[in-house]
Amino acid sequence: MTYTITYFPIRGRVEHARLLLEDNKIPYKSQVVQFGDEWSSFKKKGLDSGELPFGQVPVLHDDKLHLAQSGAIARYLARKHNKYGANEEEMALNDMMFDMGIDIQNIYVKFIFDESHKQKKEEFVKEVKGKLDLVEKFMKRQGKPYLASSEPTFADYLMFEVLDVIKRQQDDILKEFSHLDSFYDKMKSRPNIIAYRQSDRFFEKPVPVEDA
Ligand SMILES: N[C@@H](CCC(=O)N[C@@H](CS)C(=O)NCC(=O)O)C(=O)O
Repeated sequence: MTYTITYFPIRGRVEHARLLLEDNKIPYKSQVVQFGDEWSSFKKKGLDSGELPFGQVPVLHDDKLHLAQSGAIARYLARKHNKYGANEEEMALNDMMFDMGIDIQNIYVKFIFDESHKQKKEEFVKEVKGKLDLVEKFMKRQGKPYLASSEPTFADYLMFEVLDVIKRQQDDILKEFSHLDSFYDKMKSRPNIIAYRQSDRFFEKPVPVEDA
């Protein structure tokens, strides 16, 4: 059974799962819902049928399973496809780094949806750099090519996505973080990720905000 990902025509909160699937050539379909009236009726139907358990997206459908919550989706795919880490310690650290990635993503979401965000960019960059510094130090201590493992895991796909989106606001933000910078380049130059990002399956926009 092929997975289906239901989401809006953006990268948003599900891009890490798309990256995991694409990078590992795991087939999936996209069910793209447009914002506005289409979403309103879709949401109502999905709540009634149980296909959108919480009336929100993303949802991953795997046969009769309708899985909401982006973290649950990432972990489900990671467990099924052996992208969680090589042992208990790595798995725990990948959980930790995934949640750190979500913390950084939430800083971005709060910033970009603030109507006066253009005036708050300096503050945003400072807050993000504070978190990146902690991730950088973690990577230095670990000494692994990816965050906590020697192969990409669900946490790496999320962290890559978060860095990519943040770089759209400030391209040189990684220049003082050498481990993160080379991690970013390594993820970005993976052949299946390059091919995906050049394909019509890829949505350029992280969120539906003009300068996102
Ligand atoms: N904690 C959830 C948040 C899901 C969420 O906020 N979804 C938003 C889009 S990113 C949504 O469905 N908004 C439309 C609505 O709530 O009607 C997750 O990580 O998946």
